[in-house]
Amino acid sequence: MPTTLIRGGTVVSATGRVAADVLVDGETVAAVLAPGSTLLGHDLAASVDRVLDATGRYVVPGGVDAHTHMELPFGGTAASDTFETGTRAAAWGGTTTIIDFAVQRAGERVQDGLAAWHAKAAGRCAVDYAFHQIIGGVDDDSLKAMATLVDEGITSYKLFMAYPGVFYADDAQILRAMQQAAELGLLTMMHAENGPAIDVLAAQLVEQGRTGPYFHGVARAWQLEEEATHRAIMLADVTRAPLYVVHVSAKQAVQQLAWARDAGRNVFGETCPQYLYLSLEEQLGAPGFEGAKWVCSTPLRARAEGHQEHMWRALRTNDVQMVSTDHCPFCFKGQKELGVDDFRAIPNGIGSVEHRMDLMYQGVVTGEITLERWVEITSTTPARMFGLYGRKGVVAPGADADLVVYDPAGHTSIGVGATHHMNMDHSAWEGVEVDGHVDLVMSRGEVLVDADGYHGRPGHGRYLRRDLSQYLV
Ligand code: DUC
Ligand code: ZN
Ligand code: ZN
Ligand code: ZN
Repeated sequence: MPTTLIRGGTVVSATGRVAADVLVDGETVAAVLAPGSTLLGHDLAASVDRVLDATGRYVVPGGVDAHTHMELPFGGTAASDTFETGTRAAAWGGTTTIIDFAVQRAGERVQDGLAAWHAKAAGRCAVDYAFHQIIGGVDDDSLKAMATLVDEGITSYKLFMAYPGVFYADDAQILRAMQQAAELGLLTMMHAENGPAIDVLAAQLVEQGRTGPYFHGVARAWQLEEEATHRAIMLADVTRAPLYVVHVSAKQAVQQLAWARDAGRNVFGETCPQYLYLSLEEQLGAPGFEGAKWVCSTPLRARAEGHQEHMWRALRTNDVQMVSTDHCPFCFKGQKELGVDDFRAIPNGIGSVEHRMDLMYQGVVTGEITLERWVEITSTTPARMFGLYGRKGVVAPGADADLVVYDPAGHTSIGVGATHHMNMDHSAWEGVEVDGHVDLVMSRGEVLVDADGYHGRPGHGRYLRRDLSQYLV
């Protein structure tokens, strides 16, 4: 296996930064050394197969995006990125691990849902991948099957308080699943929105002729995210199940998480770039049906109500621990357009897997977060939260050589025209300009992206069996 020296950069971790050279031997990091070090008298640069120059740039652990939906069937269509196109886009953006959601639907065996997801992903991924398990139908069989997940390398599962008739779990089902999860050490991930109430409000809006994309966000009121978040916290408390709330967008939901954590509960939350940057007002201002590009759930929130500002604060104070994308792309033509007469038929989702590292680095540029916190929320914490730390999430001897050389003096135009690599005919991020640039991406010692372009291939990425969450005692 080839050896590589990445020389002259600043290695950044969740806890600090240091000028260092990184020696890669085969698939793993062999050493992090003082700049220009020799090893047992050998000039390293002369001894290795390849020297990569990182002068003036950061060397960070590859991004871990813990929330993606490649090929997710939704609303009569399916998310437009396959594991092949979606992981290629991830690699372009410096994300070297994704955790996708295998889906079990009501009436289906969990094992069959999981096998279907393995079949979609195997041999197609450019970067390493793991799964969470969606339990879309909680019953005696699926509860029993949860006991097999840890052996499959799946240590977290997701329930939905939204989407009645699709993935929805009622309180009794949630309680039973959480009891089982607490027993097994599984982390419960929750889509916390009051789905039955949302569906009533949505139907009333459509009856009133309010059918445009903006009304998606009106129906999915923040009160219904706050209420569901609170309910999830209390159900978790009574069952002693650790809880991780996905795609938190409302300020009031963050306050619920903060309150629960202050009370000593094992409660965690993620947010997504769209809830930090985009707003309901911008969706309202979009011409015609264009606002459909920003239809996702939880929805974009009103900037006038301070949600985005509060979310940045929560990232600083650790009331929210990490940032994933909820990457769930749909094309405008033929997919988003399904809801042109009724926002309820717009497939929910935004594609961002390629942009998370750049978008969050922008928070460093604007002074919202530190450089170390950037690494923590995009790589280190996701790895720890989902049982991958040590292999992923850190640049240290023995870790997989998943590395990004990031240029703080570079510039990235996000989603302009066809410049992104996701399988979408538009971008929610059209026209966004950020300082910083992904210069080089390495996955287990292989260079996937560099100044010459893309060198990755389907099948390089391996399935990762995860340990139990390293956040839980
Ligand atoms: N939210 C989305 O935006 N897309 C898929 C599922 C979800 O909960
Ligand atoms: Zn969700
Ligand atoms: Zn999701
Ligand atoms: Zn090259």
